[in-house]
Amino acid sequence: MDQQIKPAALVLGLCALFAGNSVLAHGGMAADAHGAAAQVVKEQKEWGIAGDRDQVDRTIEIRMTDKMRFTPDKLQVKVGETIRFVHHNDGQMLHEFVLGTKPELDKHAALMAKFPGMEHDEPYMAHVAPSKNGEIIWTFNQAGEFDFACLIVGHYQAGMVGEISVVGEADAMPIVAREPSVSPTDSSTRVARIQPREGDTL
Ligand SMILES: [Cu+2]
Repeated sequence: MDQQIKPAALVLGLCALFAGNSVLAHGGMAADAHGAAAQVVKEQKEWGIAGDRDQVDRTIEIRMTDKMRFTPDKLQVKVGETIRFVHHNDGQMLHEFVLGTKPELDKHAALMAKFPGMEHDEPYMAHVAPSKNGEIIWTFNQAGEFDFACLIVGHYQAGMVGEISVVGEADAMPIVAREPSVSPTDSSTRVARIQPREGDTL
């Protein structure tokens, strides 16, 4: 029971901070905090929804540097894919990885510039300390052109952004259906899939 109360208290605390600053819009925080559920709510965003570890289709490694760049900074995924992003901070300062639409990130960056000490955390962002790794698991269930960015003041403005293009049908079949069918006697056409394992690269 304790473990369920803590996140709620944290969200309420952040919410109070925002209310005090008369800032209402910050993701769905207000709605989440006032809802009955204390746990993290999976909220559909334009750029997708929080994914589950056991649904991961692919792992993408992202490196961050103090040159205010992500490598790679252009990604393509298919609609329906659940991606496990593993972030490596190669720099000596904190960096973050935040998924969103360009307008959403612009808005959020402006808020960060106004309130530099602002704490923020959502399932579509990771804050990565120097020499550390971060991780998020996200399901891209809507096609479109999205961005990812480091919203720390100065970093976004210096161009610490990347692009992610989500392609395919909005009602794409589950990933299993996209693989060629393989008969039990024919292993030569078998397609290797990247399967995340607990603890790899982390
Ligand atoms: Cu940064």
